[in-house]
Amino acid sequence: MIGSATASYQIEGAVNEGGRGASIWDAFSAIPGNIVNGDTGAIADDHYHRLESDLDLMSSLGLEAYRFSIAWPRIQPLGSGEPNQAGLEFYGRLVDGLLARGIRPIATLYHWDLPQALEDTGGWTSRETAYRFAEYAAIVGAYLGDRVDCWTTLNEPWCSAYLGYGSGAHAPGRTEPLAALKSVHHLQLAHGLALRELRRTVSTDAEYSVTLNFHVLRGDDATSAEAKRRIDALANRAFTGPMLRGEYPADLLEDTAGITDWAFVLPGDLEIIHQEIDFLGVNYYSTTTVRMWDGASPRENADGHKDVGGSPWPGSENVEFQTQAGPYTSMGWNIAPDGLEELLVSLSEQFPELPLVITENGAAFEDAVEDGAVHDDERVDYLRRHFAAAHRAMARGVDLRGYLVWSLLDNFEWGYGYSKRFGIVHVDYDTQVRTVKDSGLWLTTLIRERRLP
Ligand code: IFM
Repeated sequence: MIGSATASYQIEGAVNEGGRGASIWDAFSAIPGNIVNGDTGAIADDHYHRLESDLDLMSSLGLEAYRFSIAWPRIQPLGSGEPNQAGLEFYGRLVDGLLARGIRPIATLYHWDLPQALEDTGGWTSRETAYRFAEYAAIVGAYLGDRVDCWTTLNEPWCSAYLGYGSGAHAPGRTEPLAALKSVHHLQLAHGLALRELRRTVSTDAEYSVTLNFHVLRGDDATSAEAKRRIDALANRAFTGPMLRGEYPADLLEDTAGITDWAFVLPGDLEIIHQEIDFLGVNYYSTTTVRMWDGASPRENADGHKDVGGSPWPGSENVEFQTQAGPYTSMGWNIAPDGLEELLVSLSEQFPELPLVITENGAAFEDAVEDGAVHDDERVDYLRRHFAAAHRAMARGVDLRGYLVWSLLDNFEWGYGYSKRFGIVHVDYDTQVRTVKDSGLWLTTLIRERRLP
C-alpha cells in the first residue's frame, strides 16, 4: 500500500471545538520561546473543518492508504472517563470518508497529544497513564473497530520520552533524565495494554503495529563503535528489546545505572509489552554520525533536533553528534537514501518473521507557489531516491508491505512551527488554500503506474 500520513495536532486545529480538552502541546506551545515564531496548532491546516475537501484531495491524489492519528483529548477531554461523542464522530466521519473513496485508514492512537490533565498527574512518568491509555484504546477500538483494520499504538515513543522529558524540545518540556527513562517504559506498557484492548474490542480482522523512528548510526572515529552502541541501545533497542524480544538490553541498563535501577519495571510488565504485532512501522529521514566527546575539543551537537539545552540521551550525554555530509533538507538533515536500505535490511535480519511498513519518509524544503504550482524538484528527487532504496531492500528479501509519505499537507512541525514544510500538498496558512506540489503529482503517477516516474 502506498499513501501518505499526517497527525492530529499537526493538521486539525479547532483545539477548543467539539468538546476537545487541552493537550500537552496546547500548553507547551503557549509558552513564549518554545515554538519558532510563537506558532501553535490552534488553527493549523483547519483540517477539522475541511474534512470533506481534504478527503476529496486524498482521493484526487489516488492514495491507497492514509495514516492519521486520533487526538486523545478529543475522545477523553481529561484523559479518563466517559468518551466525548463529538470526538468519536469526527473520526467516524474521517474513516467513513476514506472507505467511501477506497482509501485504507491506518489509525494511530498516539502521536504525542497527551491530555494535559494526565500530564498534571505525572504524564508518562506515571504508570497510571499507561492504564488510562488502555481505556482510551478500548473506547476507540469499540467505536472504529468495525471499520478500521489497521492500527498503530504509538508513533515514535523515542520522541515522546526523550524529547518530551529529557531534552525538553517537545511537550511537556521537561528536562529530567530519570523522567525520560520512566517514560520509555510506561509508553511501552501503554503499547502492550492497548494492544490487548484493541484485540478485545476491534471486530475486523485487523493488523496491529507500532511505529518507531530508528537511528541509523554512522561514524569512523576510533570511539565511534562505543558511541554507536550507546545510541543504538537508547534509541533503537530500548524499544525493540521489550516490544519484540521481551527484555531490556543489558547494556542499556548498565549505561543508565547512574540514573536508575529500572525498579519501575514491575514483574509481568515485559510479558504485557512483548506481544505479537503484524508489522513494524518504520519512520526514516536521515542518518546519525557519532563518536565519544573527549571533553576538550569544541563539541558538535548536530543530532538533528532542536537544541534546547537538555539532553535527549540519558546516561550517554558524552556522545558527540557530528555534522554529516550533505546535501541537506531545510531541517538540516542529511539526505541518505542508502541509510533507508540499510535500516530495512538490518531490521529484516534482526526480525525475520516481521513485515515492515515505512510509516513515514519525506523531507522539508523551502517551497513557493508559482502560477498555481509548486515545483518542489528537491522533494521529488528525495522521494525518488528513497523509493528506489526501498525497492533495493525488497530485492534483497525485505518483506516491505507499504510506504507512507510524510506528509500529506504542510503542517505544524512541532518546535519549528509552520517554518518547515513537509507536505506533498502546499498549504497557504492565510487562506488555507491547498496546492498539490509536483511531489504530490509524482506520487499519484507512482501509485497509478507502479513504477518510479
Ligand atoms: O513531523 C514529524 C512527525 O510528526 C513525526 N515524525 C517526524 C516528522 C518530521 O519531523
